[in-house]
Amino acid sequence: MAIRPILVAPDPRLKQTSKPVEGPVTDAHRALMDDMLETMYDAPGIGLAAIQIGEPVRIIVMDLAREGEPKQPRHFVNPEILWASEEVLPYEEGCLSVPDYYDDVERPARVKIRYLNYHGERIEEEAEGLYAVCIQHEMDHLEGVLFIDHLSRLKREKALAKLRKAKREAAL
Ligand code: K2U
Ligand code: ZN
Repeated sequence: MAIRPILVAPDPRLKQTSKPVEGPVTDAHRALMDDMLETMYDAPGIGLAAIQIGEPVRIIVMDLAREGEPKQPRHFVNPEILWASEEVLPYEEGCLSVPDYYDDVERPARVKIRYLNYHGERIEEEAEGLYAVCIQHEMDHLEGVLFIDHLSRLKREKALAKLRKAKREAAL
């Protein structure tokens, strides 16, 4: 297992549309998911899409366990949203690829998802609450979409200007 560098916006690689896993979930995919979880726990975060460590493949990991609770890692290969509620709810989102910027994003309150798990088994389940927010946030990453892309142009440009300045200062 390894902690991998997380791409930070603006970075054109984060805008890629990730490709589906073709064929069975292999040991190589499981090794990637292990690295993704180790990277996510180290960040720390509660979700991570493979593109955030530069791997344009449709894989997501997540762990919604509260601090001090036993870890509850979740793995999503080729996740799909089958249904989304009409009801939407705001949630103050952040992103490991958009550090130190938080803002409200409105998303469907409940979604029905289908995916392959760590062992390649097909799962269908409903998500609500933080699970629904996080899976939609991560699935946006698979389409090259960041949560700031849901904000006004003014807010998005403000966030990107702050990130560009931080990258310039880090390079000095
Ligand atoms: O994609 C990522 O960078 C992972 C996010 C997942 C996330 C974003 C918005 C709302 C919920 C989850 C990171 O975990 S951001 C850090 C964080 C941690 C706890 C709650 C919200 C955000
Ligand atoms: Zn994110």
